[in-house]
Amino acid sequence: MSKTVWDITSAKSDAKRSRKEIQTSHHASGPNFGFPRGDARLDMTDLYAFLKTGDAGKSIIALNVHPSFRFDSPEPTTSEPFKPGALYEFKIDTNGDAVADLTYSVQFASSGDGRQTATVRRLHGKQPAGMGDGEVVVQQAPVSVGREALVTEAGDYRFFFGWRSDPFFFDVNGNFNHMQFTGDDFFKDKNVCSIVLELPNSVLGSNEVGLWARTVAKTGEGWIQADRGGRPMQAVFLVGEEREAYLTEEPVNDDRFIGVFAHELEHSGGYTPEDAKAVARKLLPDILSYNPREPVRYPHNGRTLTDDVVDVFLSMYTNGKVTEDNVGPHSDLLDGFPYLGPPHGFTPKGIKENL
Ligand SMILES: [Ca+2]
Ligand SMILES: [Ca+2]
Repeated sequence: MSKTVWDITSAKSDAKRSRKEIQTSHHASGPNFGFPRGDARLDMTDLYAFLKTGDAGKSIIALNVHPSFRFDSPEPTTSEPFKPGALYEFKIDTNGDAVADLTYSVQFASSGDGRQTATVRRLHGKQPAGMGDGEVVVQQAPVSVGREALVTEAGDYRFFFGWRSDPFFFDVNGNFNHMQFTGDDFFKDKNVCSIVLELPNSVLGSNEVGLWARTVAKTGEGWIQADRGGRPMQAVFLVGEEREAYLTEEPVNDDRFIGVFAHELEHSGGYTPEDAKAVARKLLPDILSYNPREPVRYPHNGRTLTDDVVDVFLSMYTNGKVTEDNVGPHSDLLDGFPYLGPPHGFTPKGIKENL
């Protein structure tokens, strides 16, 4: 889920709060930071990891960024899918120490006709961003801007980059109306920009791996991590005023956020301080564990496009007082790669219709 949806809505409801709302609020609201570094293209929404359909030897890892709409206005965000020059990275920890051992780093470039292309590099070990010395897995792969999914194959890998229908589902408006859910899925007609990677399980090793993703912007002061995360929703709901620190931190240092997570959980779920800390410890570091040899289902193992992560989160967030938002998975998912449905409001070749 987009952090910005929450932050903008939170700020909005702060401004308009009635006395009743303040009394019944479950949330100790943080400030409104907007998109990471003010750029929708750097805003990560969701990370998924699941088995390839019909081939237990391969896995799919998908990162969604760049929500198509702001929540606080009818304005769409920019139509350019990815930020040229920035890095969009999958981080993989293969030995359980919360430090990445393998990175797939994607960088986009603008081509002359207004389209974009992607280059993917593979880096081993803990590498700082922007070193540029990774092994090139694929280069100048096309970015999809229409309903037609442009898929690139390279060796044992398969890639997709571009606009897709957002598979996330959540009654956002109900959430901010005192959790009175009406089954109104805010995301049913929204788009997002996806990076989908199919890879052989052999590159993940023989143990459970830890996955997260990040976006890294090139600035005048060098490379700066704009956003990061592995598990859904917690970087939105549980970071309070530590949001900026959270988004720029590495998972290996996530113990520093146990306190702020626990504080939010005490407010949202009425947990005792001890219980809140125990729950917070289970949510950190912010890494999605994944073992392709076991059944995939969030929160136990990986995350499929249909797993109801909102219901899982709400149950934890409210300590069992709210267990569902009455919204389920989307029906426009594909049976095969890239699995996410075609974007709303686009022609097959990429002419925007009415977004
Ligand atoms: Ca490691
Ligand atoms: Ca749900």
